[in-house]
Amino acid sequence: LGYLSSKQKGYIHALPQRRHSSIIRQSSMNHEFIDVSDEVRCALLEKKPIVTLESAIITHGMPHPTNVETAFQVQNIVRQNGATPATIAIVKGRIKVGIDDETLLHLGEVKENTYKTSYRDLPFVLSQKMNGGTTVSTTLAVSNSIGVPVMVTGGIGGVHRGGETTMDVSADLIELGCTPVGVVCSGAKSILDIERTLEYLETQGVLVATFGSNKDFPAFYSRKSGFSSPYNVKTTEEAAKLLDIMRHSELRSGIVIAVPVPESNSIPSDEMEDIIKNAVQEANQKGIKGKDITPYILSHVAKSTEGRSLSTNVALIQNNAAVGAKIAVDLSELCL
Ligand code: PSU
Ligand code: MN
Repeated sequence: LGYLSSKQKGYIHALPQRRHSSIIRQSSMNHEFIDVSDEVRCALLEKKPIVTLESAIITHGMPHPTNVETAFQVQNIVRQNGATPATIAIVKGRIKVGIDDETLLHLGEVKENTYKTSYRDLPFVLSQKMNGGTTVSTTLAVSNSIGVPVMVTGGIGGVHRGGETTMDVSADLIELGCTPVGVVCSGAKSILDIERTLEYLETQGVLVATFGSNKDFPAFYSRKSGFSSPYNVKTTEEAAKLLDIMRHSELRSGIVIAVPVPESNSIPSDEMEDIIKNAVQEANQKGIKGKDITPYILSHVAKSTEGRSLSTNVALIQNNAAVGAKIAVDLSELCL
C-alpha cells in the first residue's frame, strides 16, 4: 500500500471486512437454488464442524449396493468423529445439502435420469429438474457457498493420460483453483497422468499436501504414485491450520489433503499399471469420451480386479471420512 496517500490508506482500513470480494473470482452459488437439511442447518447455526461429501461416487463411481452402503457408513464415520456430514446431491433440479436416507437409497439405485453433474452440467440438470450426483467440482462450489471449508471424497479428477492432446482435464482442478475449500482425498487414480495433474494444480495455485510423512502423492489404490507432493502435513491439526489460513487470508484457491489408503487395503502400483493400461486402451477403442471416461475405467478396473479395487475404494473413503471429520473438528477449535 506504499503508493497510497495516508488518506487513501485510512479509507482502505475503514472498509468493512470483505467477504467474497468481487475482485477475486470464487465459485459460489446463489442460495436460492440450495436446500439445506435441518441437521446441517443446525450445525451451521451452531458453528459446529461440518464435512461436505460428494455424490457422483454414489451415482456413478461405485456399483449398487456397495455405493449406498458406503455412503451411509461414511456419514456415520463423520458423525463418530465429531462432525456433521453434509452429502450434496441434486434432486429434481434442487441442490440438496444433506440428504435423507430415502433419497440416498433412491439416488444409489435408480440410475436413469440421474446425471453425473460436473460444474458445467449444472444449468442443464437444474433447468430440466433432473437428479444429479455432484462431482468434486460442483460439490466444492456448493460447499463454499454455504461456508463449509472441508470436503471429503475418494479421489479427485485430474489430467487424463494423453490430456496434452485431448485436453481432457477434469473440472475438479479448475474449481480447486477458484474455491477456497480443502479436499480430503486419496490423491488421484493412476488412470490419470499424475505428474501433469500435480503440475496443473500448481498452476492453479492449489496447495497439495500428503497426510503423514510419506513424500509421495498417493495414487488412490496405491500409497505411492512415484511423484512427490510439494508438502506434508503430519497431523489433522496441521491440516486444519492450513485451512484456517486459507479461510482467513481469503485466498482464492483450495487445498488438497492427500491421505494414502491404509496399508492393509492398498494394491501395489505395478499391479494396477497393467490393469489400468488395458482399461484406458479399451475405452479408447470403444470411443468412450468426455465425462463417461472416468466411470467406464472405474468399472473396468473393478471387474479386472474381481472386486478387490472396490473394497480398496471403500476402505480409503472410510479412512478419508475419519481424517476429514477430525480436520473439521480441529479447524472449529482454532481461532486466528
Ligand atoms: N475418481 C474416483 N472415483 C470417482 C470420481 C473420481 O476414483 O467417483 C468421480 C468424482 O466425482 C470426480 C469425478 O469429481 O469422478 C471426475 O470426473 P471427470 O474426470 O469426468 O472430471
Ligand atoms: Mn473429462
